[in-house]
Amino acid sequence: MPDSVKPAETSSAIHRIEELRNALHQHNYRYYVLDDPDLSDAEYDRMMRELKELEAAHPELASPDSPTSRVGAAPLDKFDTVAHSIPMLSLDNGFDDNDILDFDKRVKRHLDSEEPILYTAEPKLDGVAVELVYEAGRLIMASTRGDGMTGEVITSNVRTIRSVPLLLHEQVSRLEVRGEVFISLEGFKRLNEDRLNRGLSLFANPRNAAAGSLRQLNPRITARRPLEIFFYGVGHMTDPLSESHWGTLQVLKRLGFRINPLIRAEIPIEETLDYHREMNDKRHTLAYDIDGMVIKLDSLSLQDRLGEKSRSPRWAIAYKFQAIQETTRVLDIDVQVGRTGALTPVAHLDPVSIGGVTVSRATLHNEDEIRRKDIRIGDTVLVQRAGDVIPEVVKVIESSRTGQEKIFTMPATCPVCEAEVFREKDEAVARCNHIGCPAQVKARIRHFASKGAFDMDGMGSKLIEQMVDKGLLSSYADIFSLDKATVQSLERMGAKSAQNLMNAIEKSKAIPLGRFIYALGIRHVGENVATILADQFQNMENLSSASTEALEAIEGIGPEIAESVRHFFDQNQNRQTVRRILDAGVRIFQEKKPEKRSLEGKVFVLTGTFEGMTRSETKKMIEGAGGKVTNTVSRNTNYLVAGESPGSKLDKAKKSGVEVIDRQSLLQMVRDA
Ligand code: JCF
Repeated sequence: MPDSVKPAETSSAIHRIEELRNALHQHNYRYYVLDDPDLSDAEYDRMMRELKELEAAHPELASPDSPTSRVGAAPLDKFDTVAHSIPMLSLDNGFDDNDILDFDKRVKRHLDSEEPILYTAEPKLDGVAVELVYEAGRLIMASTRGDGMTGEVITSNVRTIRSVPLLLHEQVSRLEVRGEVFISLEGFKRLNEDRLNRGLSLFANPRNAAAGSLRQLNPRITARRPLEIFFYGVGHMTDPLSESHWGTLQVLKRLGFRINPLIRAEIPIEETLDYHREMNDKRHTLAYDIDGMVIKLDSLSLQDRLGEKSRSPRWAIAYKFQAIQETTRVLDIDVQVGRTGALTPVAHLDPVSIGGVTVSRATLHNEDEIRRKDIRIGDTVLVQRAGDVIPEVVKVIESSRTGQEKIFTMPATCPVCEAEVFREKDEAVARCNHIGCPAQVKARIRHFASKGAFDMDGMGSKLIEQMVDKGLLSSYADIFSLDKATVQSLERMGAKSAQNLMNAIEKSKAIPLGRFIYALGIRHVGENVATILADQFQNMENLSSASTEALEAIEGIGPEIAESVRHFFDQNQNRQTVRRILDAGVRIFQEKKPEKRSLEGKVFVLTGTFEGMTRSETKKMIEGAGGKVTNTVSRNTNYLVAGESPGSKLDKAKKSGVEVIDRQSLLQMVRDA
């Protein structure tokens, strides 16, 4: 019916609904795409409630484009399929710099060109590829990649993803856009915690969680999953949006699509290699998993000239990071006794190479963890090695079970000294409480001699093992009573290495108090706490006589630490050991305060590239001077350091009034103590 004959109440409802929808779309965009909200959560909730009420009162005004549709439409009983108008190809993989340089050579040969060629490099997300179709600026269909030719129609599910625009900022006749749907590490953690609480099976990794969430027949379930998306390209277009890949992404961004801010535009091939290395170092600090970098020829006309092979384009390649997960078999499980007596079950694995390192053992943490993951001897498992952390078993591949696997039980006695094992209430860890347990003695000595402690070069595990077994060391204080002749008589020890060890022990005797405290191996006293205690007490004497109350009064020292420090020095044996170390000639010196803390308390964000210095070096320099580096410009940012070809962070900094400096000024600030 024409407007004029509608009841007045309806026409004002139309008006208000329109207003609310626009405001909520705008807010969604600012919140989920720009990461720059301008409305409080409470106000947002209020507007959403009002819109829901109005839509409920006027069912004839319902629209799939409404922000309320994010909660999910009615369930389906199956997914339809759809053919992609242009196949969704996969990417060729490269694994080292040579593969990428070969790719560049192939590109130049095909183009028959010596001209320098520019590429755009972006993080490769480990998620699910999707295609979205917009007509007249409205989302009308979304599908999975499927086999590349046909996918499943998942429009109602994709509508629930907050960072997917339902309406575009400009009306484009028909637009097919492609992106990767994923779940952040934080979202994954929350999702699995929630499932654990509700007794549901856990997702093995964020990728599986994303795939499973997108394939829900009930969109209301999908709506409750923390799905996100980054868009990376287009499918069929009536008119191209730009002449370059980077230009296309900029237009997509303008239209309301979320584009990864880490994309580096229009760089020569050599820089894609640097960028790959930089991101490989940084991948563990990102909010989501990436498994490599995608490198794309930037010019679309050159892309066209190169064309496609059957399954992948010639103009793009994925430069993968080394895998950090592999499957292998658990050959056995045994129990290690740590320096504090903690019993840690360890899996012995069929050796497997993960990211260039052979892994033959993985920690199983504790008994509860083994039960929770149901890890049995003989199981095939997924093992992960990330950064410097100890390899761990992610999950069991249950389909590989034969029925021959054996369930592991924690021993009732210490596997080293056979003392009874205790497990305190509310503690996951079982302990051997026998102070003289040789396993603990060895581990304590290893810790005492380690890098952050006395740092005795040459005092390795094998040697310590031998010396404890031969009765030369029964506590770490005995190290200072060793003589060269005894050391030289040990296996694999010559005159030279014995002398080197004696020298290293002598040299270690000059030590800052913090490292000495750390070396003692007091429970809950790590390097940081040890430094705090050293600053506070200035010498061992003061520390050893400090009351629990005095300890607890220190910022950064909680009751647990205070109790533990007091308990350590209450034991006569421990006080004597410390006395013996001091009597052996150990001299405590005041560690110089780190020389220049010129950037103390300042927060920096980096954008663009820096000549003569990689981004991670720049970051290290800032942190070395006491500053902090974060990834996104926010209210807390003090400075944006802008290099060559800065990204969108520059705009954001300018808009939010954050001071923008170049590398020269940064260097100046670091020098000005
Ligand atoms: O992030 C991704 N997984 C990703 C996949 C990014 C891209 O730019 C891609 C892709 C698959 C194919 N580009 C193509 C052409």
